[in-house]
Amino acid sequence: MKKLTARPSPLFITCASLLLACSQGNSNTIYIGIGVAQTSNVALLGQEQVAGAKIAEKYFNDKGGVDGTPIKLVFQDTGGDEQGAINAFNTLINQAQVVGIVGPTLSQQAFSADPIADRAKVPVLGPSNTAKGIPQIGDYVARVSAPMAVVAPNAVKAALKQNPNIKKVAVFFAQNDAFSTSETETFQTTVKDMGLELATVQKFLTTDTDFQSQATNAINVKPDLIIISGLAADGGNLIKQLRELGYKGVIIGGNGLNTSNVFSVCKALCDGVLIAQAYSPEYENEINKAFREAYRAQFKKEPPQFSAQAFTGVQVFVDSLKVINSQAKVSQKPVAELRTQLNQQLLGGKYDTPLGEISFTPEGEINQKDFYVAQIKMDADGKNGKFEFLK
Ligand code: 1QQ
Repeated sequence: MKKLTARPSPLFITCASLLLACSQGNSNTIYIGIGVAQTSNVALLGQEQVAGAKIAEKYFNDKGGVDGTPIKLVFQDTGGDEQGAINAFNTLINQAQVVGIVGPTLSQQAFSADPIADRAKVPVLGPSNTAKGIPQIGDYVARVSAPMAVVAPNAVKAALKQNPNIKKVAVFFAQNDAFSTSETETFQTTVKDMGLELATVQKFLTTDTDFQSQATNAINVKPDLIIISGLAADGGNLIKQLRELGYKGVIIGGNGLNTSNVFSVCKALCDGVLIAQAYSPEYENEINKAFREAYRAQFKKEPPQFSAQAFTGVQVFVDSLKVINSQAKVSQKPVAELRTQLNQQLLGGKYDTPLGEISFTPEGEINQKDFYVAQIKMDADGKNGKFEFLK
């Protein structure tokens, strides 16, 4: 049997063409699919997921993989839209014969692609899908990304702690994106629950580049706080244009802005933006220390949330496969059987991850304890910046 080593996507050799090495269960490698955005504007977020997944692949293989059986990640680019995610999932399921999939990047994509994996009985771990309703897509869908319903309110609380005089709030959201419409609901409810005035709600599209009219509308109500639910390119441009039009108040960005890739969009004008976090590089456990060290050695900066969550997705699969393997060799099992067992096993387990200790509800929602808030600090020239975690 030929050894499966590097399989460049999209022209990789399928398991079928290698005498069913993977699907017949006599391969000495376990394939895990990574279906995230490697192209399009959504790659501003997806890039960080690729980095986290690759660190996990090396980390776990250096530790012997699944008790001696190496894992191999199969990367399939989803691009930024629904069809790209559907295509990537189909390829991973039918050609690459992966045991499970970490992906896609956006909730907007998950609502289209996850049902395909669910019908094929292939476990999916959402690495960054934070909208309401993701685990409810199906029995085979879980996520390691805590929903914004629990993460996002922390940013509003932090903004008020820093600026007790905030009264009036303007909210922006991308109306063509499932995550943004879900996150803004949380933000709007939080604002009202905290006794603040929701003075205006402005809508835009993730494809927009010009925000002059919405930004002017918002500035006219004289808000002390502006909250943005969008993705990195549009959200970054919106921040830039708000500042250029003279807005001096506080800005909260949602999860779609949670990447240093926005720095090149809003440059020095990104400074001060508050963003809630489901990961802290300083979390103290052994696996986070190892992850942080590996990330810093490669990228010379602190690991971001999306990388930590992608690492965690791979870890949940590997840890669960180890438990299955202790009962019967995973490399001997037909892939269909392994996928079903893996789904059952992962939902019942507890994991010590870079995100802290996590587990799942029977529906596939993550149980996670610790959340944080970071503030963007840009150098004066606007070239470099960092996320500073608030105490
Ligand atoms: C979602 C998200 C994205 C903005 C993260 C990449 O949280 O789509 O649910």
